[in-house]
Amino acid sequence: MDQPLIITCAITGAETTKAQQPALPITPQEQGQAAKEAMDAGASVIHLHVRDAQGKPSQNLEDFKKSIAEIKKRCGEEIVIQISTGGAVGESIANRARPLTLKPEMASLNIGTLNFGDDVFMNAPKDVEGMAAQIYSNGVVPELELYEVGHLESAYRLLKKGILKEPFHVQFVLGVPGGMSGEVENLVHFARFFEARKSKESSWAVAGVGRYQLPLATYAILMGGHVRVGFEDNVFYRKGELAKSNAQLVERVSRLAKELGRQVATPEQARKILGI
Ligand code: KMH
Ligand code: ZN
Repeated sequence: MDQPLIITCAITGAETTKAQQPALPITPQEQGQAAKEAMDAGASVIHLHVRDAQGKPSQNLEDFKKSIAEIKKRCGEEIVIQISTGGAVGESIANRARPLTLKPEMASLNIGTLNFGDDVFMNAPKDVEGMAAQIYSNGVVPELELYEVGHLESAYRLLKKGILKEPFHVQFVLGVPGGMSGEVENLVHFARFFEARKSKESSWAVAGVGRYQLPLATYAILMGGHVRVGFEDNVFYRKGELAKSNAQLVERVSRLAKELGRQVATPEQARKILGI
C-alpha cells in the first residue's frame, strides 16, 4: 500500500473489435489520443498492440513506428510504452518479436501456452527462451504475462536456467477462457505464491478480463499490487454499459486508489519501480 500504484492501460489489444467497442483506438492518431487521455487520467504505462491500415492486428515495424510516433507526439517521452510480443492468437513467433528491434522501454513476455477461447495461444518453451533472449539483448524490460499458476512455476524454472533475470515484473491475466478465472481467490493465491518467492524489487499487477476488471483492480489496490485496465481486456464500464473511452476506465481506478489511500504512480515513479 505504501508503493505508488502503477496503472497500465491496454488501449487496443489484438482481439477486440470496433464492433464490440466503437471507441476502440486503432489508427495511429486514435492510439496517440487514447494514450494521452489515459496518461492524463493516471496511466503511467501503455501496453501497445497496433493495427494495419485495414484495422487488422499487426506486428509490422512500420505500424509500430507510426503509433509510437503519434503517442510520443502527444505524451512526449513521459509515458512508458510496453510493446506486445504476444500479438494476436496464431501470429508467428518471428513476427511477434519484430518490434523489439525498436528497443522500447518494456515488452510483454508470455511464459506459457494456454487455450484462449476457442483458440490456442502458443508459447512453446524454446520460443519463450528465444523471445526472452531478444528482449534482454535489446535492453528491454520484460513484463511476464501469466494466465495460470503453472506459468509462474515456468518463470522460476527459466530463472534457474539463467534465461530470465530478477527482479520479475509479472502480470496476472485472469479471466481468459482457458486460463485461471477472475475470482478474487485466484488473485490471492497467485499473489501469495509470488510474494513468497519473489525478490525484493519484483512487482505484480493484475489484468482482469471482462467483468473481473473492476473487482480485481480494487483488490490489487488494497493488496499492494498494480493494475491494468483498458479495451484489450474489457470494453464495459458496468454491466450492459460500454465505456466511453480507455481513459474513463483509468480514471475510475485512479479515483478508487485515492479513496483507498493509495497514491497513483507518475511515469517517473513507475520507471523506478519497474527498474527502467
Ligand atoms: N492477444 C493475446 C493472444 C501480450 O500482449 O503479450 C496475447 C496478448 C498478450 O495480448
Ligand atoms: Zn496484449
